[in-house]
Amino acid sequence: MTRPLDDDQVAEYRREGYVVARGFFARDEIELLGRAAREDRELDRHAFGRADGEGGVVRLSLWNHPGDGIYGMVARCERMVRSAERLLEGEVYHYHSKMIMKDARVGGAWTWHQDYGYWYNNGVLFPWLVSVSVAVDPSTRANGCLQVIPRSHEAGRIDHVLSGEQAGADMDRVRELLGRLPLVHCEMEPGDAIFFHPNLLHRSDPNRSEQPRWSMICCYNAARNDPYKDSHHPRYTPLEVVPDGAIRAVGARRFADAGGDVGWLEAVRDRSATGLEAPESGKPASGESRP
Ligand SMILES: O=C(O)CCC(=O)C(=O)O
Repeated sequence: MTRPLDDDQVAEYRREGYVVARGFFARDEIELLGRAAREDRELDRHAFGRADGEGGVVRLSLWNHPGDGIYGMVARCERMVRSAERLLEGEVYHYHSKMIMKDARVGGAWTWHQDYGYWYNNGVLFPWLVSVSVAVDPSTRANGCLQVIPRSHEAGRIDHVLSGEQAGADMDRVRELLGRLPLVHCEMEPGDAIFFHPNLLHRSDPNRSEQPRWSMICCYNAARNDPYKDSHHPRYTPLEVVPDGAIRAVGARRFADAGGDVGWLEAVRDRSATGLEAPESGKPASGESRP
């Protein structure tokens, strides 16, 4: 399906706070992405863990600029960017991308949060962003698929506190919302993509299965929502859109240039959550000032 989200999908996103686009990427495109990512030493070298507050650790690599490798082609291709533009009603730029590497048996959990719970602290004034999580592996309940609370984006921004090394939404509110709204496990096949609103509450369980669950998440911000201050994620930077066919073309070259130009963020520099207050101390847990 090399086309952007259609009117029905956009309407579903607005109503539910998310929409799953089945087969958004073709199997061969995802195979190229998955094989390339697993062989990518730079991706592995820049990976870091984030404690989940439940005894586990999630492993991820995070980068700011899409670059010219296969990750860049996924993030910059027509169908992705035009979909983000439809959802955000105007020009968008790449805010960051990441690879979530939930490895078999050891992949940690993500606590309940809104992405805007992280980004609010980065000088982003409006929740005019969107995250797109692309399944690289089959994503099932057993290997810790994404869980969402449909329509929770209507609750607005919820306070977040530090939970392990993650930003965790105020659990009193999450529990109350779960009493009124359903909980959906988003099982996905490789190539499926879920577009979700920055105020949609989501989480995922640890991966206790024998099957890895990797997914690539691309985040876009509206150009007119340029953050008012610098942070570790970029302010408005024009995004060069590439044709959809670029994924296959660049994937076939196995992105020899990957990693050189993407602006990797190591754990120590990803400060989105560290400015939050730890629930008991009342102080930023890392001792760093707010970003
Ligand atoms: O894909 C997952 O397991 C959750 C990732 C997530 O919540 C995030 O990156 O904000």
